[in-house]
Amino acid sequence: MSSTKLLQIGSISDRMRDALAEAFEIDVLADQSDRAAFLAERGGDYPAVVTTAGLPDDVLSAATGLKVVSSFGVGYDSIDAEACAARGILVTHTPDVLNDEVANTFVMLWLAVSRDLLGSERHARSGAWAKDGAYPLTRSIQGRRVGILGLGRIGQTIADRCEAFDAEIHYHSRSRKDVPYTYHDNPVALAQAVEVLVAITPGGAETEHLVSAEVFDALGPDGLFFNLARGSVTDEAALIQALLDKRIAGAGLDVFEAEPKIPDALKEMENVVLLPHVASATYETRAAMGDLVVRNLLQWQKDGSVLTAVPECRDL
Ligand code: NAP
Ligand code: 8YV
Repeated sequence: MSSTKLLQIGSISDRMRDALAEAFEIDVLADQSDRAAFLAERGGDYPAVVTTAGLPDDVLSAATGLKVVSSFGVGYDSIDAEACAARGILVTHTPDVLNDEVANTFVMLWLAVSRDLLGSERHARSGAWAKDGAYPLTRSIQGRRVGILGLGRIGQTIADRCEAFDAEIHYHSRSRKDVPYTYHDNPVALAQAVEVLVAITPGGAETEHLVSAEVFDALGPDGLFFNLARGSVTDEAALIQALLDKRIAGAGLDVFEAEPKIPDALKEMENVVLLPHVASATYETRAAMGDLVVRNLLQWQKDGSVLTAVPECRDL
């Protein structure tokens, strides 16, 4: 097979590198000592990019010969897909292979917050059980009204999990779906109807601060909020204030506005469980995501088509 030049942005697994190295000549952006000079002199040489860290503007403008970008992850808010489509550049992502893992992570967070997993584990480990007696009662996740903000691939998988807990399921998406759940035409109405709200939309300008102070007030003092979407989807300052004021009861968060920074106020709260953006981060699921990244590039090299183009590029 002939070797095509591939520019790597961000780090990739050994498994991805080994598979790609058979078909591509890989250069790593982070290995270049003078990034600006490298991009100016050689940026136009790469028809293909593999990325785990978006597509920075300086790369996009220098990559005059670019034809395909294979991105690791289903969310692609760090890639200007419209600009790529306008230039005829195919962008691919990794939908579906992570639905189960992200939905499972939601269940893990929901149980951890509702049943106070971390507090009761500390109670057992510290000896407080023997010294102070039984741990206080916690709240059940069974039979709750759950609101899914973004009933897409992962949102539907979350709904499937919730059915196992006898949940009454509500949702809001841009469009109404043919599903046996209750539709609400805006996030405030959704929050008003439920006890548990989970955000699982894409990030980007269109969904910025979709979850606002008004949404938290609608969710109410017994309500729990979960964000597995993107930090930008939540007004983080409004979330912190709602938690401090006890206008909502608790939260489980996998994503944050300024990752990897997490506001100190959140770290100090006992009724909040924090994860470092790990919803898809198992060996199995990350391998499946990496394999799809590779398969997209191999398919493109074979006949110019790809397997999982982002919607903006599907007509290219
Ligand atoms: P998807 O199938 O495209 O579903 C996205 C859903 O969000 C759709 O139901 C869509 O509505 C809805 N939506 C989009 N824009 C909206 C808006 N402005 N207002 C209301 N709803 C809106 O995507 P997916 O595969 O389920 O992934 C969803 C997102 O999850 C990703 O984009 C990523 O940001 C996040 N994610 C996070 C992790 C993590 O590690 N925490 C892992 C994977 C994914 P329509 O159906 O009406 O179009
Ligand atoms: C990954 C994600 O953690 O798929 C997504 O949109 O947010 C996660 O699965 C991320 O893409 C890895 O960089």
